[in-house]
Amino acid sequence: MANLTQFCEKLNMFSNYAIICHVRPDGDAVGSALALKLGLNSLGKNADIFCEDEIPEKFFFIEGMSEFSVFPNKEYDAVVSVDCADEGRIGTLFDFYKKHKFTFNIDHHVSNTKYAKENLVIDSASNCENIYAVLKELNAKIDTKIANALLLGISTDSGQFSHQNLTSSPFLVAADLVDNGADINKIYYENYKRKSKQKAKLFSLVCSNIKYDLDDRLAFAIISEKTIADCLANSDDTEGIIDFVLSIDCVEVAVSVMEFGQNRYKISFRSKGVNVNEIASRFGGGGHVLASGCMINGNLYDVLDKITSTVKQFLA
Ligand SMILES: [Mn+2]
Repeated sequence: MANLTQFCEKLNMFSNYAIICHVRPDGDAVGSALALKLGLNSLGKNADIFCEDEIPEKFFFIEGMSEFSVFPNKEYDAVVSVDCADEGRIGTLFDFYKKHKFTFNIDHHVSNTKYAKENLVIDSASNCENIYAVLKELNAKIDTKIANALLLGISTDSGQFSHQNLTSSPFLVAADLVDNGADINKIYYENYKRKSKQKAKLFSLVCSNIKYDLDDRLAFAIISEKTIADCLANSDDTEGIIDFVLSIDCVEVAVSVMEFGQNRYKISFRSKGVNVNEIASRFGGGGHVLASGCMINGNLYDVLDKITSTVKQFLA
């Protein structure tokens, strides 16, 4: 790939890098930043990694994850953003980023605005596949630490190798990473299966009270502040509940309704095909075709009623 070669030649000209991943980081963001740092280190270069937000606890089983800092306090030759489709994703660190003469952008979102001096945007299932290609081009050795960081991003952004329209690319890269010591079993457990007792209790309480409507094609998971408190859980522990609801075979649209202060609800939609981006936008929210969200004010019964009548218009 000509573009990859040229990009890497330019990237390789420096010896001291700041690497920034996006705000509210996911596995692909942190994996991209960490793997690139370790790869550059292995070539005898200095690289430090930054993120405006704290790195979620669930990623700390990956060796090297504690290396992230919130803000740079020294000078760098070049800055690299990873997994950031636009400037906004870099967050407040964009002020630091744009001060540099040499800015690099490695990303996989087709919507990338190519805001850097040098942009490498390849439409892959995960940005970690692009980082892998960069490290190969730079002749960096993929050791076990790098392999685990990359596999974290590849597995999370591909939905554990299950998303629609996946090419063979994530599988081929993953195969090489496994050969270099990456532990898919551990990554899967830590990211998807592991849960606290509090979360298990919250899950079971909420899921034992799923409300069905529209001939069971619509289902609600209702999460009150009291239920969360009773389980000694927190709002992060609600992650995954909506996916469970959507996995029920008759359900076409799953909705989680989370109490967010008095008469105020944070609504998330997931669907197997219905355009829930349009549904959420009716309530001033938005997102993607199959996953979206919004806030709705009102009492619970009115909120469920409004959602039901809107979803009804979209179910053929
Ligand atoms: Mn990504």
